[in-house]
Amino acid sequence: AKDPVRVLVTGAAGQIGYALVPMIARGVMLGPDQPVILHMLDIEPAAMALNGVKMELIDAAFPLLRGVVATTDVAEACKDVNIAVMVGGFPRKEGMERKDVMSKNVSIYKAQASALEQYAAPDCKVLVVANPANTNALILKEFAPSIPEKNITCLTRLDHNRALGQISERINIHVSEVKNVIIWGNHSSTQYPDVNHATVIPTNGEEKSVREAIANDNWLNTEFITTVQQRGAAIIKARKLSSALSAASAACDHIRDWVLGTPKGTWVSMGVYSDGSYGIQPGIIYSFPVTCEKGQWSIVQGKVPFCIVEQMAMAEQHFIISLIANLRIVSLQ
Ligand code: NAX
Repeated sequence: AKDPVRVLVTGAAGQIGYALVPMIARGVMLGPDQPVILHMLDIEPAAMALNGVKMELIDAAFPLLRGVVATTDVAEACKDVNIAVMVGGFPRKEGMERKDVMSKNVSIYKAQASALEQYAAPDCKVLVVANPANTNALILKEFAPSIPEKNITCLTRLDHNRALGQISERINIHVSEVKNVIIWGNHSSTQYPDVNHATVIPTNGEEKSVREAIANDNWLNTEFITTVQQRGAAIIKARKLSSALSAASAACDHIRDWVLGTPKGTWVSMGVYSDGSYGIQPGIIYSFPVTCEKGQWSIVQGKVPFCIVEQMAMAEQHFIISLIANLRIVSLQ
């Protein structure tokens, strides 16, 4: 039997956490033969709720679940974890200035970065879900220099899956028959869902491009893009709560493909640090098309043209880079 893998979920008492931990315990993230030990972190005000989630995990009698650590202590939460899914954070609320939200996230992600550096398994793979996801991942990367930068990623798979879903609904085929959309840039309403390389493969038909399969190109250039970009807001309007089960499912897809590999001929979207591909400034966290093999992602090259370099992601990340530089200067003095 395989040794159990330790998976950390921060913000585990929240709504994404509540959808995510049972998926992990059922093998959706790491496979049906991979035992897991769940580490759940939340903050003091949520400690009781967190313990309630732990009770339910025990009550669910998951065959793959070999242990549960539920704690408000960051060091204990990070101890020996192989996978870290960062869902806890401080999203922007109405009326808050960006710099206030950013300073809060800098202090949260700085502390969690240090704890991961000190206590996590050396090859720990990190996925940041909490918004602003690209920026929080950048903060984590900046403050955890001993974690390889290839191991720090953020979630844009939900946007990717939303794009696949919209296309399959439009032409009435199953979502598994659509592939290779690309989410460029940020996880936010300004990201750019790109179908220019996407294809459909009906079970008894021939593979063709999505642009061929959807005769009404105008839909692809207009409504499709805004629907994907604004899907999060539409869910909030309908549910009075933000996306949770789809976010949890996308987080499982992201880690599963990263660890177990993407199918041949298929790529997925992941927020990863830029190596300068496609002219994106090296070092920032940006969503690219990637393939994964043996636990490593690599950026798919040559998928130009794409027209929109996501400016907001870069503006926010430049802001953070200078904020962190200032913090370093202050702490050196
Ligand atoms: P909830 O508010 O339900 O849960 C967040 C949890 O994090 C709470 O239990 C809170 O106590 C905890 N928390 C806060 N600060 C913490 C800290 N310092 N350490 C540990 N835990 C902490 O939010 P939920 O709906 O679960 O969403 C979580 C995050 O995911 C939000 O930031 C949200 O914006 C983001 N999302 C990101 C998505 C993506 O595709 N990247 C999509 C879904 C979601 O909107």
